[in-house]
Amino acid sequence: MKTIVTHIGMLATPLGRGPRRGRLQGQIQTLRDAWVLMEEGTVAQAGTGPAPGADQTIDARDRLVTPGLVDSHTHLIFGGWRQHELGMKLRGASYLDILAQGGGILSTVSATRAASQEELEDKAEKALDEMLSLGTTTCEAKSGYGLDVDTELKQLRAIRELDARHPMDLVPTFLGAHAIPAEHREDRAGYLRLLCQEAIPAVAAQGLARFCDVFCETGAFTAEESRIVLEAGKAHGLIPKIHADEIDPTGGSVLAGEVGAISAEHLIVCPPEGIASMARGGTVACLLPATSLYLGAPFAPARDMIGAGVPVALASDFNPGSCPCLDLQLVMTLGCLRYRLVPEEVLTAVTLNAAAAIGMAEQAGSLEPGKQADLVIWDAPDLDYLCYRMGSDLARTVIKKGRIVSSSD
Ligand code: IZC
Ligand code: ZN
Repeated sequence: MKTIVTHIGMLATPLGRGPRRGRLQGQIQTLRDAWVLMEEGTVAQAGTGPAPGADQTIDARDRLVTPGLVDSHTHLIFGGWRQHELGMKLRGASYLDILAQGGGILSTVSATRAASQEELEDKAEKALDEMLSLGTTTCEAKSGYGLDVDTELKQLRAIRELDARHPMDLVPTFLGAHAIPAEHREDRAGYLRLLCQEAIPAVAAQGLARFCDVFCETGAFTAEESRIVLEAGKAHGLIPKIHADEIDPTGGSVLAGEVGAISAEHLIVCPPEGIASMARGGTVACLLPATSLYLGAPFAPARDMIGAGVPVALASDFNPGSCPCLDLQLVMTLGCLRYRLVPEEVLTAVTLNAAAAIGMAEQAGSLEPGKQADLVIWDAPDLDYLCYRMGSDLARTVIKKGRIVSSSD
């Protein structure tokens, strides 16, 4: 069956099957009065002028169409919420203070251990529905709230189930190295052994994750510990990712390039040598501006990264602590206002570069023949308008693999 989207006022998409860096990050294709022909869930052709025939027509009514957005960093699966931390922060406690007191991530660990796999799936499904309605069609999802083998596997199985039953494509990441669990507080080496000798082999043997991530941060894991975990993951076929230089510069971005991480995340206080290392290692910088906003923290040096040839992706960081926000439309506006990226660079950051950050650039992230027909019709005449209307949801029709999966027209 052929479906065509006609009367597209502006079709805006990056092009390619890998990340776009430097000047190329801002070079996208924009077509006026365009159409996209879809067949068997993939893009058959995109063009301008008279549209070819099809079995079914979707009229975009002169509005903007982009690829479906890709959220390359979420902590989707968790028990409970942490709204009580808002007041603690307002009274002066920092994110790391709360973690050091046994709260923060560790309180979500308790709630996640107590939840059944089904409860975790049902809760995450609501978030996925909301993400889809806001224009996200592919997302990464991390474990990291189990910190024991059984609960980490429970989280990853929940991701696998949701990928099977929900229109969203989910890409799983193992984040057992998210914090030291309370029972290992006096035995860090023991927890590292559990990660490297039990958890990683089990995750890999069951095919439950593509990536291995670590929270390299004061109060979490040192750069040396992070290297041990990421190398153990690599030995089992898990590609490295790393939460680096979010609060303190502890060497994570330098390590990212050295271990050939596919992406490094946050990078708020990334030093110049970290940017150089990522450029050498081909690492995508996955920046999370809603987290900076939520933590009252500075914003990552995105322009320096683009200038150094590091591909920049933007993601939500959806999680119950430092960023309870899953709206990539807000992230796009923050990308312009706080990173000083232009709308064309921002679009690449939430589509093709985000797809590259999670190994999905062959299938997703741009609208061109052979890729998945994942696209959004926006209530916007052009890309500038989408980036500028902060706080309004402009997603009207969301199409996943050629099928309408969300509509508010
Ligand atoms: O639950 O606080 N930064 N991990 C690293 C997080 C934020 C998630 C959380
Ligand atoms: Zn994160």
